[in-house]
Amino acid sequence: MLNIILTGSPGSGKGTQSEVIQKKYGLEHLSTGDVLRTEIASGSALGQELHDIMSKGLLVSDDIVIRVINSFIDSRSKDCKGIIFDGFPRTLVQAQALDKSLKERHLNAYLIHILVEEKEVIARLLNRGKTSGRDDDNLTSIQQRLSVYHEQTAPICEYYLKEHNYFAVNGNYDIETTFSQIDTLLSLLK
Ligand code: B4P
Repeated sequence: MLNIILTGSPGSGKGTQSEVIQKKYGLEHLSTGDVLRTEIASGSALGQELHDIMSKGLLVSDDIVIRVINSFIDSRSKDCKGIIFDGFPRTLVQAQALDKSLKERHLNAYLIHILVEEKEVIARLLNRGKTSGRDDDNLTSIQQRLSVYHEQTAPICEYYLKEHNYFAVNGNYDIETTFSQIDTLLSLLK
């Protein structure tokens, strides 16, 4: 199985690149952001709790997200070509939990870091906010998400560097050019 983790700041294009990779490589796509937004849309009590956290630009608790991931791996790992983890792990605790889940199933994952300049991601997210209807695509929330990213998510890169499973691409280009770098990497890793 070819399992890949897409990481990068909010708006770096994790969701966008996941869709292109999924089409070409036939991998399963797990976006923790999408799963959490589906729960919010269901109107459940948990969804209301998630909405309050996410609209402020904060991270949902590790416990909840790890449960989501484990149940996804269990339901898909038997007969799929691989999984794209989009936006997970976002903390060191999540990275360690994913590592444990994969090792228990004799699997591994490569991390691809999409590097994009801050002024570019702010412009993208403000632009997306015009049509997305997302409560977290406004300047206050974007700035909060960026600071959460630097404090809690960026440190996971060192964890994968130590495991020799870290790769980086320049995501400041358009979608196709960014994908061509990921494509080259995946053709070597698969
Ligand atoms: P996510 O849904 O994961 O998404 P994101 O960080 O906002 O954006 P992404 O990087 O996927 O960018 P996109 O492709 O859409 O997270 C939202 C929230 O969910 C988090 O803040 C958190 O609260 C919660 N959450 C999710 N996972 C969690 C976890 N594991 N633990 C705890 N909480 C969690 O691209 C953005 C825009 O740029 C789009 O409009 C796109 O069209 C455009 N774009 C993309 N690539 C481009 C390019 N190359 N050129 C020009 N525009 C581009």
